Order: sequence, then C-alpha cells, then structure tokens
Amino acid sequence: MGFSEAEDCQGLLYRIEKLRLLRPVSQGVMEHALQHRERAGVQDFVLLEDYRSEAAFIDNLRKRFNENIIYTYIGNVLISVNPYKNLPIYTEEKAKLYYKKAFFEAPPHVFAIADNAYRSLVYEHREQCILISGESGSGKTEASKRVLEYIASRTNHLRNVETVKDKLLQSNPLLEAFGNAKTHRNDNSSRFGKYMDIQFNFEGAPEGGHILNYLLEKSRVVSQMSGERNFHIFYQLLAGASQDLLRQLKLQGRPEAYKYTTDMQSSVGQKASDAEQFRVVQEAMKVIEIGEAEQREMFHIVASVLHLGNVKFVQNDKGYAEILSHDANSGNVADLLKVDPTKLRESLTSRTIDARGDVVNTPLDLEQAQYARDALAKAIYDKHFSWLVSRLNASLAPKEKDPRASVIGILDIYGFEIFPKNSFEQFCINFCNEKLQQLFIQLTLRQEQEEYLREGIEWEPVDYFNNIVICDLIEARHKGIISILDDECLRPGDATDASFLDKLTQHLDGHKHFKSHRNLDSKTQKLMGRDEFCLVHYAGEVTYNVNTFLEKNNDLLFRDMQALMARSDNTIVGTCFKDSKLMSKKRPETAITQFKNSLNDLIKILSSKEPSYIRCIKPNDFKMPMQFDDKLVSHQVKYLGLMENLRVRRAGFAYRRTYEAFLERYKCLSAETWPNYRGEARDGVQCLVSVLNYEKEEYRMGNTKIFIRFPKTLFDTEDAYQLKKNDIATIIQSRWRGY
Ligand code: AD9
Ligand code: MG
Repeated sequence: MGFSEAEDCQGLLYRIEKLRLLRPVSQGVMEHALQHRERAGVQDFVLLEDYRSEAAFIDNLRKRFNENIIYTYIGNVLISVNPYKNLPIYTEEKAKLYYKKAFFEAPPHVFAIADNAYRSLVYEHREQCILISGESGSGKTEASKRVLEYIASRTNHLRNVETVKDKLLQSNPLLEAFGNAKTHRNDNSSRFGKYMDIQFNFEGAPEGGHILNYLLEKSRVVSQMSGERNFHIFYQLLAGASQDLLRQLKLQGRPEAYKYTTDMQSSVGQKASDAEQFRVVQEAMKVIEIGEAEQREMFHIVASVLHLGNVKFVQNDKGYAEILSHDANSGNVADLLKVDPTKLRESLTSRTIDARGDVVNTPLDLEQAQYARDALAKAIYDKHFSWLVSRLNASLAPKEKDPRASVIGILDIYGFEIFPKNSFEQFCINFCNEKLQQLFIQLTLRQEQEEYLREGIEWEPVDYFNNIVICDLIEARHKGIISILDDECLRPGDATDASFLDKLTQHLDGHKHFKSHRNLDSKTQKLMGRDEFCLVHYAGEVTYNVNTFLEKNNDLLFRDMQALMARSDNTIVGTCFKDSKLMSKKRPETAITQFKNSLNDLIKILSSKEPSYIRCIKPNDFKMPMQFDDKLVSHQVKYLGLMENLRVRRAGFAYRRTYEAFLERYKCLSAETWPNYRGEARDGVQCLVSVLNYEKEEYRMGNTKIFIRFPKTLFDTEDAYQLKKNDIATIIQSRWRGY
C-alpha cells in the first residue's frame, strides 16, 4: 500500500461513516481513524464543513502539513505547501500509484495533476497547460520539475524518447545556472518567468519542447541586495572552471575580486557546491549538444561581464570620465568579446548623438559612464540569456515537423509581490498576475458554463470578483497606466518620474482601484509618499514608488555600444546585438510594452488549452521544515484567491463523469449492474444511484455525464467502492440485503 497511514485512515473513516458499519469495526479502529482525521484534515477543501471560514481553511492546511501531507485539493486545483525537506513522495513507486487515476482515487499529489493532463492530451486530444503560481520560495519550480519528471517516467515504455527526455530534463540546470540566484526568500530563486511546452506525438511519446522566457531580472547583474547573490553561473564558473579555462578567461577564481560579485557573505561555504554545480552545467550543455566552441563563447561572455564591472573611471581635468591607461579590465572585456579595445573605451566614456544629421560626439561625466558600463553589462547578460533560450529551443525542436503533435504547457512564473518598497519590477510582475487571474476566471468559469450548456444542465451563475477592471486600468489604450508611462518615456524634454505620477493622478483620478497622494483625504495622505501611487489589485493593495520607472522602462543602451557589440567576433554577442529592431533607427519598444505584448501572446496560447492549477504556499520565511506561520499563510491564501476559488467550486456541481466511466468503476456496487449492465450506460448509472440512495439534490443527469453536486457524495461512493475492493464485500452486501 503506497498511501500514508493518515491518508489511509481518512479513507477508512469515510467508509465507516457512509456505510455506518459501526458494528463490524472495533471501537479501537474507530477511535484511531477519528484521531487521524482530526490530525490529517480533509484532502479536498470542498469537504470542509465550514468552507467559508478562512480559519478552518488554514487549520486544515496546518494539520496536514504537520503530518507531512503537503498537498490538498480544491476540486481540481492543487494546493501545495513547501515542506522544506525531502519527503519520500516522489519515488517511481509513488508515481505508479497515479497512473490512470482520477483525482479522488488517490491522495492529492502533483503527479495526479500531471497524469490527468497527460491522459486528457493523449486519450481525449485536448491540449493542456499546467499553471503554477505562488510567491518566491513557495515551490513552483520544484513542482514544475516534478511534473516533467513524472511525464518522463510515465512515458518510459515508449520507444526512442530517451534523448528527448534527457534534453527536456537537462534544460533545467542550464537555465537555472543563468537565470536563478540566491535571494533572501529562496536560495535558488528563478529570476525570470518561464513557459515550457512539451510536445507529444500521436502515441503520447514526448518528441520535443519549446521554452518562452519572460523578463529576466537583469538589474541583479550589476547590484544585489546585501546578503543576496548574482546569478549562479558567475560563482559556478569561478569555483568550478579548470585553471586552464580560468587563465583563458583572465579570471582569478575568487568572486570577491569582482565588483558585481563582491558580497561574499552571501557565498560563504558555497564554493564546493558551486564547483559541483558547474560540472552539472557542463554535463547539461553536452546533453543539449552545445559544442565546446560554443561553450567557450558562453563562458567568455560571463567572464566579460565580471571584467566589465571592474572597469574604473577617473575624472579628467575637464570633468569627464576617463579610463586609466593601465586599467586592464576594459582590455580584457575587448579581448573576450572580440571587439576593438579603443572603440570599447570610447563607447564607455562618450556617446555620439545624431542631432538632425549633425553627428556630435559628447564625452560622459563619471556618473553617466558608470551608468553606460552597467547598462552594457546588463544588456550583454540579458541578451545572452535570451540567446540561451533560443539555443535550447533549437536543440529541443522535434527532428521532423509533426502535424499531429500536441502539447502540454507548464507555466512557472513569479507570483504576486507585495514588498515594503515596490518598484517597476513589482508593477510588471503584479500586472502579469492580474492577467493570469483574468485568465483563470475566463477559463474556469467559461469551461464550467459551456459544459453545463452542452449537457443541458440548468445552473445559477456564481457571483465572483472580475478583475478585468484592474487589467483595463493598467493596459487600456489611451488612459491605461502603461500607455501613460510610455507617453512620458517618449515625450522629449522634461519628462520625469514625478511628471509621470502627475499624469497618472490627472487621468486616473476617481478610479476605484487607483490612489495617489493627491487624491487621498488628509488622514490617509500621511500613509503615502509624494512619489508613490497605490493600486488596489485583486490580491490586495500595493504601493509603488515611481522612482526610476522612466529609466527602467526606457531601458536605453547607447547606440555606439549597440553598434560595437553587433560587430563582435564572438558569434553569440554578434548575433544578439544584430537584432534588427535594435539596429533600426526606430525607437525600440519600451520594456513594459514588450512585456505586455509577450504576456498577451502567452495568454492567447494558454486560452487555447485546458488548464490545471497548482497553487504553491510558503509556510514560513526562514526556509525551515515543520514551521507553519499562520499569518504568512493567511496572506497567501488571500492573494491566491483560494477562498473565492473554494466558494465558486462549492456553488456548482463539484464532480462530473461520463456515464460509461462512472458505471465501469462503480458497477460492482449493485447486483443489477454487476458484472455487466446490459442496457444504456445512462440507465445503468440511474440504477446505481438509486441503489446508492443519492438524494435528488445531490446529482443531475446530463446528456453524457452524471453531475454530482456535493463532493462528499462522490467520496462516499468511492469509499464504498474501495471497501468492496478491499474484500469487506460481505459486509456491504449483508447490509444491502437488509440486515
Ligand atoms: V521563486 O519565485 O523562483 O524565488 P519558487 O520557484 O516558488 O520560488 P522553489 O521551487 O525554488 O520556489 O522552492 C524553493 C526551495 O524550497 C527549493 O529549493 C527546495 O529546497 C524547497 N522545496 C520546494 N518544494 C519542495 C518540495 N516539494 N519538497 C522539498 C521543496 N523541498
Ligand atoms: Mg522558481
């Protein structure tokens, strides 16, 4: 038996309750089962008696967490609480428990989500997506890896898929090396959003994949909060590269020697694991078929960023920035990136401006030069990351075009962020979450509505908060926040963060979801700074500080630098900077507009698929096992919208199954349907439900499916089935025979 004792006893208790088999069960067993339910809670929140109470919700999560049961459902949404320790729940043996199982047939698990998605895809030909959300450190990336591993194991029996699966699995360590970093919240925090399609052939064998990446946090390249680190790859390279490679890269092998990786406190004791991880990365590169020459170019780029950070400027007697002639760093950068060293120095200390045909070269002051240097470092790293994703995609692409291919998408993207101080990055991330919430509403409610209609079931629409107003507030064409921000960024002259805030306040005054200092009453005014605005998101209020909004949205790289990098003989850098959009005279799209467009594309992709949801929760802020902080969890339950999710789920029909499937599973529960029912499946089911004493309000008969309103009805039926299967059949039959 693969289920934990607690799960198992919970099942027993349902069986006891439903069939009221008190007599044959000893008092001892009964008490044992009751104690376990008390300890392990319910496996689906829809079973909570008081489903409107957040306290009961959290109580249930906590109980299960304390019993090492980290998964619970709300219908078909999986809630996962990060255990911060390795639990023996991801073995091959456990995986097998979920093969071809409906949700209620086995304890909640990420494998159940994966199996359902896989079966719907292969047997019912409906494309799937698995959307994973939650705050930093809640376990999204781990969950996405478990899904991938499960699918790899589930398709073991199929031929010729090893290489594809290896590549899919190995894309993770590679992306994580370049896109993840140690933060206060998570030692392996993904600093980019990721959507990955796994492509299957008609037999259900994986044949390829495709990754889309979103908004890498490139500011981390040049500065990190104290105690946090830069992207893993810098430390891995320094700790793990051979002496020979280090010499080629002109590196000294110590992170503290480089300005971009100086914070050594954050790296204490990590050298060995960084070195080990470097080998993992190199191994992954091999699997992905990144050859040695390409690898060398990649490492040259990483090293060049470290050297770039060390480029120092001094002020010359005219007050402009200059690089000292004995400063080796800019020379190293030029060597590694294969660009002209003099041109590089020039582009770091001056810029040419094309003023209506007059090309003028203007020297930069110290601050401008430092800004230009950091902007270059960020641009190189960011573009290299995007290049890596396309390189992975080239390797993951199926060898041949397959017109019958279908996909399961997995979205692992940053959750809602509410920090003491929120900036442009949080604004983008929270906008993304609004869009995903909107999608959740559209997909789940639309799906529900369409199915009732198709099946001829009457139902009452459920009341819920539709966050479309907030999406519009942010992205509406002329008066939306994004559009106002872009206008300010494009306005020549004196546009500043403050003038942007002024415009926002002018245009959005009176909007229910927007607040700024100016349109608050004197009492609440004190709570908000003059450089802040507040959005009432679906998940709660967030105050944003407008400082640097314009600069981050403009995301300018001086044209000289772009041109220089485009001429680089490092083929990766050359390719990245030759991008036509950048080279064209036309102004490139602002950061937020690019993000908005890629998000809208993502939403289109996701809308065409059937979704499953995994909502991840972080139990404490200390990365500690066995600690469950009620307040912290309550906060997440709120902004993941779980209580509303539960309410909506309880309002309709909790479960539905085709007549054939329902009859096939439960036919043993009635003598009239066992071993085979000789009529229409629908009539067989009708017969079954009367034997099982379903009350009228408990179910509806649709055109092709039975709809069950209360989850308990189905759980009880399932328990009766388990009981039968477990060979306590004689007792049931004796009861049904009228004892
Ligand atoms: V972030 O938004 O990328 O910063 P994630 O992705 O939500 O975040 P992640 O999956 O990286 O969090 O999990 C954080 C850490 O928690 C992992 O490195 C593990 O040490 C730990 N974790 C998460 N899920 C599990 C699990 N199911 N079992 C054991 C886990 N440990
Ligand atoms: Mg992550």
